[in-house]
Amino acid sequence: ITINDKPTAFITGATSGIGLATAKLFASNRINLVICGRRKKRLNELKKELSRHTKVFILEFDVQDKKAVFEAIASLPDEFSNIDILINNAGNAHGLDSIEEGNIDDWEAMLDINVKGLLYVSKAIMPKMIKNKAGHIINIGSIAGKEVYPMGNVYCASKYAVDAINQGMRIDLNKHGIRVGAINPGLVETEFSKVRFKGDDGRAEATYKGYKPLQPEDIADVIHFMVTRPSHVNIADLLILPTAQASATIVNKEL
Ligand code: NDP
Ligand code: 8X3
Repeated sequence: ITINDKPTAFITGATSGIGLATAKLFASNRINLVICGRRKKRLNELKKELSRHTKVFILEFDVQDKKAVFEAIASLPDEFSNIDILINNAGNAHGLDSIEEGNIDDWEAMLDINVKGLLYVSKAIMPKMIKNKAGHIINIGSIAGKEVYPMGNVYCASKYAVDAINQGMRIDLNKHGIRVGAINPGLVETEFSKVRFKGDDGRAEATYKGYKPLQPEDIADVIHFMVTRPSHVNIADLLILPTAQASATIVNKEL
């Protein structure tokens, strides 16, 4: 780690999937953690587990709730208030429907969580990074932010927005010496499909059947690689796919 001897990372969506795997890997590398999510019980259990390795602070808030985001971040004790690394990971897909059949509540959730939530959290954390003239922001986009696929419409739009915000942040924060980069994964086996298919576990499980999908630990590994590069190296944009996946829609189920 080049930012600080004992850096602090702020991870949104640390209660499952990619965020959880990243929190575990960071903890085992002695990175101090602020872990965030809405599921308090999971945050408490995780804090208990990871506190064996590093200092951990919990923030429970919904990224859609602007007031809650700013209040939570303002409430950080001094020890955790200088964030060196921000992992903008909280997000999800809601539904997989054609545009004419799409559910407006699903559209709003995806735009509010994946786009506006990411902006609120970043806006609350950036001032101190700017003051410190250091920091590293990693935005979790998706292959859905590089390619639109059938019925992906609004989820893809939310991730195209993350791609644009990632570029925009990099440009605007350049003068402050802050690194900004994105990871855009393909299919990763997490709770993502359970949420997308609203508890239809059969459909969720089918998403990852017949080939070897990425595991959340694969993405955590790359996130850790990004934050451990020397301070003059910024990995700006990565697309990471399972070997069986060639594009958003081409998955070789014989592999
Ligand atoms: P999971 O569903 O396993 O994890 C999502 C995390 O986001 C949870 O910790 C959840 O916490 C948090 N979260 C969701 N909504 C909110 C909210 N409103 N407020 C606060 N936290 C929230 O999915 P993944 O790990 O797969 O997803 C992480 C990121 O990776 C997302 O941005 C997703 O779009 C992206 N991604 C995923 C891919 C995949 O195939 N899995 C591929 C490409 C990108 P809690 O419920 O406790 O609030
Ligand atoms: C998640 C991957 O292909 O389901 O962002 O959109 S995909």
